[in-house]
Amino acid sequence: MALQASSVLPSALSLHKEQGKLLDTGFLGVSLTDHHLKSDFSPLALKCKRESNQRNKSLGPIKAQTTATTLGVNSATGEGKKTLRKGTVIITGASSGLGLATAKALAETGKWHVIMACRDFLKTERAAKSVGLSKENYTVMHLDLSSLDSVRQFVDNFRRSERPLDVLVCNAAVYQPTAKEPSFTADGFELSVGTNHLGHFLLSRLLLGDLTKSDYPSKRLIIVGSITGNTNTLAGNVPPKANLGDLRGMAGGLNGLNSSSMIDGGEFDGAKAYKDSKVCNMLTMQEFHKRYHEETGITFASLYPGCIATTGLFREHIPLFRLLFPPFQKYITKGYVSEEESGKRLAQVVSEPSLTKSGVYWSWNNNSASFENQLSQEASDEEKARKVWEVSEKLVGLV
Ligand code: NDP
Ligand code: PMR
Repeated sequence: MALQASSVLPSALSLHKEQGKLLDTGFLGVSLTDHHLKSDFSPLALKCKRESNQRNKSLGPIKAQTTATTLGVNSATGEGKKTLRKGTVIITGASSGLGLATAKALAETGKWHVIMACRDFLKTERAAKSVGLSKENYTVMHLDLSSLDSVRQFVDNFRRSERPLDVLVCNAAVYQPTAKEPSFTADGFELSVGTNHLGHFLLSRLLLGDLTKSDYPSKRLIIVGSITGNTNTLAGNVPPKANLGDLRGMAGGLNGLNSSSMIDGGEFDGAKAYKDSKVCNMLTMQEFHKRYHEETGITFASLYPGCIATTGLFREHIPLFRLLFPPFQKYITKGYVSEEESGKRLAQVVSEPSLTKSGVYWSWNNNSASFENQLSQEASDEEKARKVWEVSEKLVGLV
Protein backbone atom coordinates (compact mmCIF):
# COMPACT_ATOMS: atom_id res chain seq x y z
CA MET A 1 0.00 0.00 0.00
CA ALA A 2 1.28 3.43 -0.84
CA LEU A 3 2.60 5.45 2.07
CA GLN A 4 -0.08 7.94 3.00
CA ALA A 5 2.07 11.00 3.66
CA SER A 6 -0.98 13.15 3.69
CA SER A 7 -2.46 11.39 6.67
CA VAL A 8 -0.06 12.93 9.16
CA LEU A 9 3.09 14.75 8.44
CA PRO A 10 5.30 14.08 11.48
CA SER A 11 4.49 10.39 11.69
CA ALA A 12 5.26 10.04 8.02
CA LEU A 13 8.67 11.46 8.76
CA SER A 14 9.37 9.21 11.71
CA LEU A 15 8.23 6.11 9.83
CA HIS A 16 11.27 6.33 7.63
CA LYS A 17 13.56 6.97 10.53
CA GLU A 18 12.28 3.88 12.27
CA GLN A 19 12.82 1.79 9.19
CA GLY A 20 16.30 3.23 8.87
CA LYS A 21 15.62 4.09 5.27
CA LEU A 22 16.01 7.81 5.42
CA LEU A 23 19.44 7.78 3.84
CA ASP A 24 18.56 5.19 1.20
CA THR A 25 15.35 6.57 -0.09
CA GLY A 26 15.47 10.20 0.93
CA PHE A 27 12.70 12.21 2.43
CA LEU A 28 9.44 10.21 2.38
CA GLY A 29 10.70 7.80 -0.21
CA VAL A 30 11.70 10.61 -2.54
CA SER A 31 15.36 10.79 -3.46
CA LEU A 32 16.52 14.35 -3.07
CA THR A 33 19.26 13.81 -5.63
CA ASP A 34 16.96 12.41 -8.29
CA HIS A 35 17.80 14.41 -11.40
CA HIS A 36 14.24 14.08 -12.64
CA LEU A 37 13.04 16.27 -9.82
CA LYS A 38 13.39 19.92 -10.45
CA SER A 39 12.95 22.38 -7.67
CA ASP A 40 10.68 25.16 -8.82
CA PHE A 41 13.34 27.49 -7.59
CA SER A 42 16.49 26.03 -9.14
CA PRO A 43 18.72 28.90 -10.30
CA LEU A 44 19.18 27.39 -13.76
CA ALA A 45 15.48 26.85 -14.28
CA LEU A 46 14.89 30.38 -13.12
CA LYS A 47 17.45 31.85 -15.48
CA CYS A 48 15.99 30.04 -18.52
CA LYS A 49 12.49 31.03 -17.52
CA ARG A 50 13.42 34.66 -17.03
CA GLU A 51 15.02 34.73 -20.45
CA SER A 52 12.02 33.19 -22.12
CA ASN A 53 9.84 35.52 -20.09
CA GLN A 54 11.69 38.48 -21.54
CA ARG A 55 11.35 37.11 -25.06
CA ASN A 56 7.70 36.50 -24.56
CA LYS A 57 7.11 39.90 -23.10
CA SER A 58 8.33 41.40 -26.33
CA LEU A 59 6.43 39.01 -28.61
CA GLY A 60 3.41 37.59 -26.81
CA PRO A 61 1.16 40.45 -25.86
CA ILE A 62 1.27 42.41 -29.14
CA LYS A 63 -2.23 41.45 -30.16
CA ALA A 64 -3.78 42.36 -26.84
CA GLN A 65 -1.76 45.53 -26.41
CA THR A 66 -2.65 46.97 -29.79
CA THR A 67 -6.32 46.83 -28.99
CA ALA A 68 -5.86 48.67 -25.71
CA THR A 69 -6.18 52.12 -27.18
CA THR A 70 -9.48 51.49 -28.90
CA LEU A 71 -11.36 48.93 -26.85
CA GLY A 72 -12.58 48.54 -23.29
CA VAL A 73 -12.42 52.26 -22.76
CA ASN A 74 -14.88 54.83 -21.56
CA SER A 75 -14.96 58.15 -23.30
CA ALA A 76 -14.71 60.53 -20.41
CA THR A 77 -16.21 63.98 -20.17
CA GLY A 78 -15.81 67.03 -22.38
CA GLU A 79 -12.02 66.88 -22.62
CA GLY A 80 -12.28 63.75 -24.82
CA LYS A 81 -9.98 61.83 -22.43
CA LYS A 82 -10.27 58.07 -22.59
CA THR A 83 -9.88 55.86 -19.55
CA LEU A 84 -9.91 52.10 -19.21
CA ARG A 85 -13.29 51.06 -17.91
CA LYS A 86 -13.55 49.02 -14.73
CA GLY A 87 -12.92 45.34 -15.49
CA THR A 88 -15.25 42.60 -14.31
CA VAL A 89 -13.66 39.48 -12.87
CA ILE A 90 -15.45 36.38 -11.64
CA ILE A 91 -13.58 34.55 -8.87
CA THR A 92 -14.92 31.19 -7.75
CA GLY A 93 -14.38 30.31 -4.09
CA ALA A 94 -13.77 33.93 -3.09
CA SER A 95 -15.16 33.40 0.42
CA SER A 96 -11.78 32.48 1.90
CA GLY A 97 -8.07 31.91 1.37
CA LEU A 98 -6.56 32.67 -2.01
CA GLY A 99 -9.85 33.68 -3.64
CA LEU A 100 -10.69 36.22 -0.93
CA ALA A 101 -7.17 37.65 -0.87
CA THR A 102 -7.27 38.04 -4.66
CA ALA A 103 -10.69 39.71 -4.53
CA LYS A 104 -9.27 42.15 -1.98
CA ALA A 105 -6.11 42.87 -3.96
CA LEU A 106 -8.13 43.58 -7.13
CA ALA A 107 -11.03 45.45 -5.54
CA GLU A 108 -8.82 47.86 -3.67
CA THR A 109 -7.21 49.09 -6.88
CA GLY A 110 -10.62 50.52 -7.79
CA LYS A 111 -10.09 49.11 -11.31
CA TRP A 112 -12.04 45.90 -10.86
CA HIS A 113 -15.53 44.81 -9.98
CA VAL A 114 -15.26 41.36 -8.41
CA ILE A 115 -18.03 38.81 -8.76
CA MET A 116 -17.52 36.55 -5.77
CA ALA A 117 -18.94 33.24 -7.04
CA CYS A 118 -19.54 31.26 -3.86
CA ARG A 119 -21.72 28.56 -2.37
CA ASP A 120 -22.32 30.29 0.97
CA PHE A 121 -23.80 33.75 0.57
CA LEU A 122 -23.65 34.84 4.19
CA LYS A 123 -20.11 33.59 4.73
CA THR A 124 -19.00 35.44 1.61
CA GLU A 125 -20.68 38.71 2.60
CA ARG A 126 -19.04 38.48 6.02
CA ALA A 127 -15.68 37.66 4.44
CA ALA A 128 -15.99 40.63 2.07
CA LYS A 129 -16.73 42.91 5.02
CA SER A 130 -13.92 41.46 7.12
CA VAL A 131 -11.33 42.43 4.51
CA GLY A 132 -12.88 45.84 3.96
CA LEU A 133 -14.29 45.47 0.42
CA SER A 134 -16.53 48.39 -0.43
CA LYS A 135 -19.93 47.68 -1.88
CA GLU A 136 -19.35 49.23 -5.29
CA ASN A 137 -16.40 46.91 -5.92
CA TYR A 138 -18.01 43.49 -5.48
CA THR A 139 -21.14 41.39 -5.95
CA VAL A 140 -21.77 38.02 -4.34
CA MET A 141 -23.42 35.49 -6.66
CA HIS A 142 -24.38 31.97 -5.74
CA LEU A 143 -22.37 29.14 -7.30
CA ASP A 144 -22.07 25.58 -6.06
CA LEU A 145 -19.52 23.87 -8.25
CA SER A 146 -20.57 20.46 -6.99
CA SER A 147 -23.82 20.78 -8.93
CA LEU A 148 -23.93 21.20 -12.70
CA ASP A 149 -27.41 22.73 -12.41
CA SER A 150 -26.01 25.36 -10.08
CA VAL A 151 -23.20 26.09 -12.56
CA ARG A 152 -25.74 26.61 -15.36
CA GLN A 153 -27.91 28.76 -13.11
CA PHE A 154 -24.93 30.89 -12.12
CA VAL A 155 -24.16 31.53 -15.79
CA ASP A 156 -27.78 32.59 -16.41
CA ASN A 157 -27.74 34.90 -13.38
CA PHE A 158 -24.45 36.42 -14.39
CA ARG A 159 -25.75 37.12 -17.89
CA ARG A 160 -28.85 38.73 -16.44
CA SER A 161 -26.60 41.17 -14.57
CA GLU A 162 -25.57 42.46 -18.01
CA ARG A 163 -22.03 43.01 -16.92
CA PRO A 164 -19.31 42.20 -19.44
CA LEU A 165 -17.00 39.33 -18.50
CA ASP A 166 -13.34 40.25 -18.75
CA VAL A 167 -11.58 37.68 -16.57
CA LEU A 168 -12.70 34.36 -15.10
CA VAL A 169 -10.71 32.83 -12.25
CA CYS A 170 -11.38 29.16 -11.46
CA ASN A 171 -10.07 29.04 -7.91
CA ALA A 172 -12.45 27.10 -5.65
CA ALA A 173 -11.42 23.65 -4.45
CA VAL A 174 -12.03 20.95 -1.89
CA TYR A 175 -9.42 18.65 -0.39
CA GLN A 176 -10.41 15.50 1.52
CA PRO A 177 -7.16 13.94 2.75
CA THR A 178 -8.69 11.96 5.60
CA ALA A 179 -11.84 10.64 3.93
CA LYS A 180 -12.07 6.86 4.04
CA GLU A 181 -14.87 6.68 1.52
CA PRO A 182 -15.58 8.89 -1.46
CA SER A 183 -18.36 11.45 -1.39
CA PHE A 184 -20.14 12.61 -4.49
CA THR A 185 -21.44 15.71 -6.23
CA ALA A 186 -25.12 16.23 -7.04
CA ASP A 187 -24.44 14.60 -10.41
CA GLY A 188 -22.71 11.59 -8.86
CA PHE A 189 -19.05 12.39 -9.52
CA GLU A 190 -16.38 11.89 -6.87
CA LEU A 191 -16.41 15.20 -4.98
CA SER A 192 -12.88 16.57 -5.48
CA VAL A 193 -12.62 15.94 -9.21
CA GLY A 194 -16.32 16.78 -9.63
CA THR A 195 -15.93 20.15 -7.90
CA ASN A 196 -12.37 21.22 -8.66
CA HIS A 197 -12.32 20.06 -12.27
CA LEU A 198 -15.73 19.17 -13.73
CA GLY A 199 -17.66 22.09 -12.19
CA HIS A 200 -15.01 24.52 -13.42
CA PHE A 201 -14.82 22.78 -16.79
CA LEU A 202 -18.52 23.37 -17.41
CA LEU A 203 -18.36 26.91 -16.03
CA SER A 204 -15.48 27.95 -18.24
CA ARG A 205 -16.88 26.27 -21.34
CA LEU A 206 -20.21 28.06 -20.86
CA LEU A 207 -18.56 31.42 -20.20
CA LEU A 208 -16.04 31.20 -23.05
CA GLY A 209 -18.41 33.02 -25.42
CA ASP A 210 -18.99 35.78 -22.85
CA LEU A 211 -15.24 36.24 -22.43
CA THR A 212 -14.76 36.28 -26.20
CA LYS A 213 -17.28 39.10 -26.51
CA SER A 214 -15.47 41.28 -23.98
CA ASP A 215 -13.84 44.39 -25.42
CA TYR A 216 -11.40 44.62 -22.53
CA PRO A 217 -7.78 44.96 -23.68
CA SER A 218 -6.66 41.73 -22.06
CA LYS A 219 -9.26 39.09 -21.31
CA ARG A 220 -8.15 36.05 -19.39
CA LEU A 221 -9.23 32.65 -18.14
CA ILE A 222 -7.18 31.49 -15.18
CA ILE A 223 -7.35 28.05 -13.62
CA VAL A 224 -5.49 27.61 -10.33
CA GLY A 225 -3.11 24.63 -10.42
CA SER A 226 -0.63 23.33 -7.87
CA ILE A 227 2.87 22.06 -7.34
CA THR A 228 1.45 18.93 -5.71
CA GLY A 229 0.01 17.79 -9.07
CA ASN A 230 3.43 18.11 -10.69
CA THR A 231 5.63 15.06 -10.21
CA ASN A 232 8.71 16.90 -11.52
CA THR A 233 8.96 18.54 -8.08
CA LEU A 234 9.75 17.28 -4.60
CA ALA A 235 6.29 18.30 -3.36
CA GLY A 236 4.68 16.38 -6.22
CA ASN A 237 6.52 13.24 -5.20
CA VAL A 238 5.03 13.06 -1.72
CA PRO A 239 2.74 10.02 -1.85
CA PRO A 240 0.08 9.53 -3.01
CA LYS A 241 1.23 10.95 -6.34
CA ALA A 242 -1.06 12.35 -8.99
CA ASN A 243 -1.61 9.94 -11.85
CA LEU A 244 -4.53 9.91 -14.25
CA GLY A 245 -3.53 6.57 -15.81
CA ASP A 246 -5.59 5.77 -18.88
CA LEU A 247 -8.61 7.68 -17.50
CA ARG A 248 -10.68 4.52 -17.22
CA GLY A 249 -12.43 5.63 -14.02
CA MET A 250 -13.18 9.04 -15.47
CA ALA A 251 -14.54 7.51 -18.66
CA GLY A 252 -16.77 5.37 -16.44
CA GLY A 253 -18.23 8.44 -14.70
CA LEU A 254 -16.31 8.51 -11.37
CA ASN A 255 -19.43 7.32 -9.63
CA GLY A 256 -18.09 4.44 -7.57
CA LEU A 257 -20.91 2.20 -8.81
CA ASN A 258 -20.20 0.76 -12.21
CA SER A 259 -16.82 2.50 -12.26
CA SER A 260 -14.12 3.56 -9.85
CA SER A 261 -14.42 6.92 -8.12
CA MET A 262 -10.82 7.66 -9.14
CA ILE A 263 -9.75 8.89 -12.56
CA ASP A 264 -7.19 6.11 -13.01
CA GLY A 265 -9.68 3.43 -11.96
CA GLY A 266 -7.91 2.70 -8.66
CA GLU A 267 -9.11 2.60 -5.07
CA PHE A 268 -10.41 5.82 -3.54
CA ASP A 269 -7.78 8.07 -2.03
CA GLY A 270 -8.88 11.61 -1.15
CA ALA A 271 -5.43 13.18 -1.33
CA LYS A 272 -4.75 11.60 -4.71
CA ALA A 273 -8.17 12.64 -6.01
CA TYR A 274 -7.30 16.27 -5.16
CA LYS A 275 -3.91 16.08 -6.87
CA ASP A 276 -5.48 14.39 -9.91
CA SER A 277 -8.04 17.21 -10.05
CA LYS A 278 -5.19 19.75 -10.14
CA VAL A 279 -3.59 17.86 -13.04
CA CYS A 280 -6.95 18.11 -14.84
CA ASN A 281 -7.01 21.87 -14.09
CA MET A 282 -3.57 22.36 -15.61
CA LEU A 283 -4.31 20.15 -18.64
CA THR A 284 -7.60 21.98 -19.23
CA MET A 285 -5.83 25.34 -19.31
CA GLN A 286 -3.46 24.05 -22.00
CA GLU A 287 -6.24 22.52 -24.07
CA PHE A 288 -8.16 25.81 -23.92
CA HIS A 289 -5.02 27.59 -25.09
CA LYS A 290 -4.53 25.18 -27.97
CA ARG A 291 -8.13 25.31 -29.13
CA TYR A 292 -9.09 28.92 -28.52
CA HIS A 293 -6.21 31.30 -27.92
CA GLU A 294 -5.57 32.27 -31.52
CA GLU A 295 -9.21 32.51 -32.43
CA THR A 296 -10.34 34.53 -29.39
CA GLY A 297 -7.24 36.40 -28.15
CA ILE A 298 -8.06 35.18 -24.62
CA THR A 299 -5.06 34.54 -22.38
CA PHE A 300 -5.32 31.12 -20.73
CA ALA A 301 -3.10 30.64 -17.70
CA SER A 302 -2.55 28.49 -14.65
CA LEU A 303 -0.39 29.05 -11.60
CA TYR A 304 1.05 27.72 -8.38
CA PRO A 305 0.64 30.61 -5.92
CA GLY A 306 3.00 29.18 -3.28
CA CYS A 307 2.13 27.12 -0.22
CA ILE A 308 -0.61 29.05 1.58
CA ALA A 309 -0.46 26.73 4.56
CA THR A 310 -3.06 28.56 6.67
CA THR A 311 -6.12 28.41 4.40
CA GLY A 312 -9.38 26.52 4.76
CA LEU A 313 -8.14 23.97 2.22
CA PHE A 314 -6.76 21.92 5.11
CA ARG A 315 -9.95 22.11 7.21
CA GLU A 316 -10.55 18.37 6.93
CA HIS A 317 -6.98 17.48 7.88
CA ILE A 318 -6.20 16.27 11.41
CA PRO A 319 -5.47 19.02 13.96
CA LEU A 320 -1.83 18.02 14.35
CA PHE A 321 -1.28 18.52 10.63
CA ARG A 322 -2.91 21.94 10.73
CA LEU A 323 -0.68 22.89 13.65
CA LEU A 324 2.61 21.72 12.12
CA PHE A 325 2.05 22.37 8.42
CA PRO A 326 2.56 26.18 8.49
CA PRO A 327 5.88 26.09 10.44
CA PHE A 328 7.02 23.13 8.33
CA GLN A 329 6.44 25.12 5.14
CA LYS A 330 7.83 28.33 6.63
CA TYR A 331 11.05 27.06 8.12
CA ILE A 332 11.82 23.78 6.38
CA THR A 333 10.63 23.83 2.78
CA LYS A 334 10.54 27.65 2.69
CA GLY A 335 7.60 27.28 0.32
CA TYR A 336 5.21 29.20 2.60
CA VAL A 337 3.39 32.32 1.47
CA SER A 338 0.83 34.38 3.36
CA GLU A 339 -2.73 34.61 2.08
CA GLU A 340 -2.12 38.28 1.32
CA GLU A 341 0.97 37.57 -0.77
CA SER A 342 -0.75 34.72 -2.65
CA GLY A 343 -3.64 37.10 -3.42
CA LYS A 344 -1.23 39.62 -4.89
CA ARG A 345 0.26 36.89 -7.07
CA LEU A 346 -3.06 35.75 -8.49
CA ALA A 347 -4.09 39.39 -8.93
CA GLN A 348 -1.00 39.84 -11.11
CA VAL A 349 -2.09 36.97 -13.33
CA VAL A 350 -5.49 38.66 -13.60
CA SER A 351 -4.33 42.14 -14.42
CA GLU A 352 -0.60 42.66 -14.99
CA PRO A 353 0.15 43.74 -18.55
CA SER A 354 3.41 41.74 -18.40
CA LEU A 355 1.58 38.46 -17.76
CA THR A 356 -0.49 38.28 -20.93
CA LYS A 357 1.27 35.27 -22.42
CA SER A 358 -1.17 32.41 -22.94
CA GLY A 359 -0.63 28.73 -22.13
CA VAL A 360 1.65 29.49 -19.17
CA TYR A 361 1.87 27.93 -15.71
CA TRP A 362 3.15 30.78 -13.51
CA SER A 363 5.15 30.43 -10.32
CA TRP A 364 7.10 32.85 -8.14
CA ASN A 365 10.62 32.62 -6.80
CA ASN A 366 11.69 33.42 -3.24
CA ASN A 367 11.88 37.12 -4.10
CA SER A 368 8.28 36.98 -5.27
CA ALA A 369 9.23 37.45 -8.93
CA SER A 370 7.02 35.59 -11.38
CA PHE A 371 8.42 33.11 -13.87
CA GLU A 372 7.05 30.62 -16.38
CA ASN A 373 7.35 27.25 -14.72
CA GLN A 374 7.61 23.83 -16.28
CA LEU A 375 4.80 21.34 -15.80
CA SER A 376 5.42 17.65 -15.18
CA GLN A 377 5.30 15.23 -18.07
CA GLU A 378 1.76 14.15 -17.26
CA ALA A 379 0.50 17.69 -16.62
CA SER A 380 1.79 18.76 -20.05
CA ASP A 381 0.84 15.63 -22.01
CA GLU A 382 -1.07 16.88 -25.06
CA GLU A 383 -2.79 13.59 -25.74
CA LYS A 384 -3.98 13.37 -22.14
CA ALA A 385 -5.18 16.97 -22.27
CA ARG A 386 -7.29 16.13 -25.31
CA LYS A 387 -8.70 12.99 -23.66
CA VAL A 388 -9.51 14.76 -20.39
CA TRP A 389 -11.28 17.45 -22.42
CA GLU A 390 -13.31 14.95 -24.43
CA VAL A 391 -14.30 12.76 -21.48
CA SER A 392 -15.14 15.86 -19.40
CA GLU A 393 -17.42 17.29 -22.04
CA LYS A 394 -19.36 14.05 -22.10
CA LEU A 395 -19.63 13.94 -18.31
CA VAL A 396 -20.94 17.51 -17.99
CA GLY A 397 -23.38 17.05 -20.87
CA LEU A 398 -21.81 19.35 -23.45
CA VAL A 399 -21.82 16.67 -26.16
P1 NDP B 1 -9.86 27.63 0.82
O1 NDP B 1 -10.49 26.42 1.41
O2 NDP B 1 -9.54 28.77 1.70
O3 NDP B 1 -10.74 28.18 -0.37
C1 NDP B 1 -11.45 27.31 -1.20
C2 NDP B 1 -12.68 28.01 -1.67
O4 NDP B 1 -13.42 27.11 -2.51
C3 NDP B 1 -13.64 28.42 -0.55
O5 NDP B 1 -14.14 29.69 -0.85
C4 NDP B 1 -14.74 27.38 -0.63
O6 NDP B 1 -16.01 27.84 -0.21
C5 NDP B 1 -14.76 27.17 -2.13
N1 NDP B 1 -15.51 25.97 -2.50
C6 NDP B 1 -15.33 24.71 -2.08
N2 NDP B 1 -16.27 23.92 -2.59
C7 NDP B 1 -17.06 24.68 -3.38
C8 NDP B 1 -18.20 24.45 -4.15
N3 NDP B 1 -18.75 23.24 -4.23
N4 NDP B 1 -18.76 25.48 -4.82
C9 NDP B 1 -18.24 26.71 -4.72
N5 NDP B 1 -17.16 27.01 -3.99
C10 NDP B 1 -16.58 26.00 -3.31
O7 NDP B 1 -8.53 27.10 0.09
P2 NDP B 1 -7.38 27.87 -0.73
O8 NDP B 1 -7.62 29.30 -0.75
O9 NDP B 1 -6.11 27.34 -0.24
O10 NDP B 1 -7.60 27.25 -2.18
C11 NDP B 1 -7.85 28.03 -3.32
C12 NDP B 1 -7.16 27.43 -4.52
O11 NDP B 1 -5.75 27.44 -4.33
C13 NDP B 1 -7.54 25.98 -4.79
O12 NDP B 1 -7.72 25.82 -6.19
C14 NDP B 1 -6.32 25.20 -4.34
O13 NDP B 1 -6.18 24.01 -5.06
C15 NDP B 1 -5.23 26.19 -4.71
N6 NDP B 1 -3.95 25.99 -4.04
C16 NDP B 1 -3.85 26.14 -2.69
C17 NDP B 1 -2.63 25.97 -2.07
C18 NDP B 1 -2.45 26.11 -0.62
O14 NDP B 1 -1.33 25.90 -0.16
N7 NDP B 1 -3.49 26.46 0.15
C19 NDP B 1 -1.44 25.66 -2.87
C20 NDP B 1 -1.68 25.50 -4.28
C21 NDP B 1 -2.88 25.70 -4.83
P3 NDP B 1 -16.50 27.73 1.32
O15 NDP B 1 -15.88 28.92 1.97
O16 NDP B 1 -17.98 27.83 1.20
O17 NDP B 1 -16.01 26.46 1.85
MG1 PMR C 1 4.17 19.40 0.89
C1 PMR C 1 9.73 22.22 -1.48
C2 PMR C 1 9.02 21.32 -0.84
C3 PMR C 1 7.55 21.34 -0.65
C4 PMR C 1 6.58 22.24 -1.05
C5 PMR C 1 6.78 23.52 -1.79
C6 PMR C 1 5.32 21.72 -0.63
C7 PMR C 1 4.08 22.31 -0.89
N1 PMR C 1 5.54 20.54 0.05
C8 PMR C 1 6.91 20.28 0.05
C9 PMR C 1 7.55 19.19 0.59
C10 PMR C 1 6.95 18.22 1.39
N2 PMR C 1 5.63 18.14 1.68
C11 PMR C 1 7.64 17.13 2.05
C12 PMR C 1 9.12 16.87 1.96
C13 PMR C 1 6.71 16.43 2.74
C14 PMR C 1 6.90 15.19 3.59
C15 PMR C 1 7.09 15.49 4.99
C16 PMR C 1 5.44 17.07 2.51
C17 PMR C 1 4.24 16.63 3.06
C18 PMR C 1 3.00 17.21 2.72
C19 PMR C 1 1.71 16.76 3.14
C20 PMR C 1 1.40 15.62 4.06
N3 PMR C 1 2.85 18.31 1.89
C21 PMR C 1 1.53 18.52 1.76
C22 PMR C 1 0.83 17.61 2.50
C23 PMR C 1 -0.57 17.90 2.34
O1 PMR C 1 -1.53 17.33 2.80
C24 PMR C 1 -0.69 19.03 1.36
C25 PMR C 1 -1.28 18.52 0.08
O2 PMR C 1 -0.74 17.68 -0.57
O3 PMR C 1 -2.41 19.05 -0.27
C26 PMR C 1 -2.90 18.53 -1.49
C27 PMR C 1 0.74 19.44 1.09
C28 PMR C 1 1.31 20.47 0.36
N4 PMR C 1 2.67 20.63 0.20
C29 PMR C 1 2.89 21.77 -0.53
C30 PMR C 1 1.63 22.35 -0.85
C31 PMR C 1 1.45 23.61 -1.65
C32 PMR C 1 0.67 21.55 -0.31
C33 PMR C 1 -0.81 21.81 -0.32
C34 PMR C 1 -1.68 22.41 -1.19
C35 PMR C 1 -1.87 22.11 -2.62
O4 PMR C 1 -1.12 21.54 -3.34
O5 PMR C 1 -2.85 22.57 -3.05
